Amino acid sequence: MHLQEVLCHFSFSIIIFMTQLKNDRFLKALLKQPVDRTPIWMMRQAGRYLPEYRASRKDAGSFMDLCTNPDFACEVTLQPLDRYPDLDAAILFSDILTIPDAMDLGLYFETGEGPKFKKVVRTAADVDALPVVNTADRLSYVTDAVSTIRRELNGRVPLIGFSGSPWTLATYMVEGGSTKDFRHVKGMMYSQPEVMHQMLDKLARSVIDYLNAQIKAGAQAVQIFDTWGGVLSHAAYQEFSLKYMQQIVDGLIRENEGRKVPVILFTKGAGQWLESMADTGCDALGIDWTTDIGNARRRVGDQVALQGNMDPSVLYGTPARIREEVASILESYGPGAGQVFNLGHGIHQFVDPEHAKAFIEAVAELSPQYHK
Ligand code: 1CP
Repeated sequence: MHLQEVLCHFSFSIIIFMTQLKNDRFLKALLKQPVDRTPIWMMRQAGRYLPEYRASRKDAGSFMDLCTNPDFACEVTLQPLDRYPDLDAAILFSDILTIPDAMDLGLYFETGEGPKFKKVVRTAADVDALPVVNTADRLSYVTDAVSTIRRELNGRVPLIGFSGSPWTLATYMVEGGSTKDFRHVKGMMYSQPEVMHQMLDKLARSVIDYLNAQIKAGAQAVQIFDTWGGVLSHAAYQEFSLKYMQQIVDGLIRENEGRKVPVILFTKGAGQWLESMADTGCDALGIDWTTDIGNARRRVGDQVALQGNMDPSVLYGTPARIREEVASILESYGPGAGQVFNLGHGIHQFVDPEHAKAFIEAVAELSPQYHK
């Protein structure tokens, strides 16, 4: 062998070594392949309910300082995995609002009040002025965090990348922060639908670039969070939310490092729309607790895997009650592959970390019987 060939072979082996996953049951379940037990991770698993997270946030200075510093982002991503060894996936520590921030809307967080924007987007001229975000130019701190986390995970579990859906991002951009009544964003949708479509298209193109950049940097599955799709009417959901998630699914890199990169769509409150969501060609649907998972499986289980769906508030119950709820969700889904256990939405900040432990351990202990 020539030296060049030896070197090439050597670096190839390093790449293979680096990408060897020690635990791939999460990726397998998303593709409905057999696993030894139901994999589990939790939405918002790195967050305020963990004292170690609160300490890191204090060290970093602020929430955005955590997100923009790859070492801090990596530190908090790994915290739940160290505390709960049965977790089967890591999720990038970042936020969906990085994209509007990169569109120069000026994201900031006021203590106890959630996210806010200095500028809002309400007119045709505002939408015209919005750039399509180039991740390499504006969001390299996110892709740097992805590569740092992948290196530190060293194949322990797969890493999930994510973004918000165009509709959900638009709600924050038009309202200027969180909202209960969606007055301005729905007003825009019903009074200037073309302007709304133009905005959603710019967001969809930005999200495609963003998620593909995360995948190239090492994200092994991606999830699109459509937290606010469920506030739309049946027709408006298809036209203003799902259509743009479809555009994203069509534009994503679906294979990397010799493996499929599964795509998970999560719309909160979308129990009635599972069939049309599955038709986008995604690999899995995240479902909230208002849908029975066994029923969802009968409807779309041939097409996609299902992720969910315990009510996060069950974690306020006793460990025994939590275990009972886990058992009933496992029983409802039934035997065979295709479920990723999760909460139906993010873990609340006031949950006792010991209750999260009881939850994760219950899934690890009770699920093997469904995979014989
Ligand atoms: O005070 C703090 O430390 C900030 C709290 C916080 C955290 C921990 C925010 C602000 N974002 C995050 C991290 C985060 N956000 C993650 C990574 C952590 C993990 O999962 O382990 C993810 C995936 C998100 C996604 C996100 N941000 C969503 C979609 C998922 C969901 O929860 O519905 C949404 C809607 C946001 C916006 C946002 N960012 C932060 C808050 C408090 C909110 C929600 C505001 C609202 O309810 O409108």
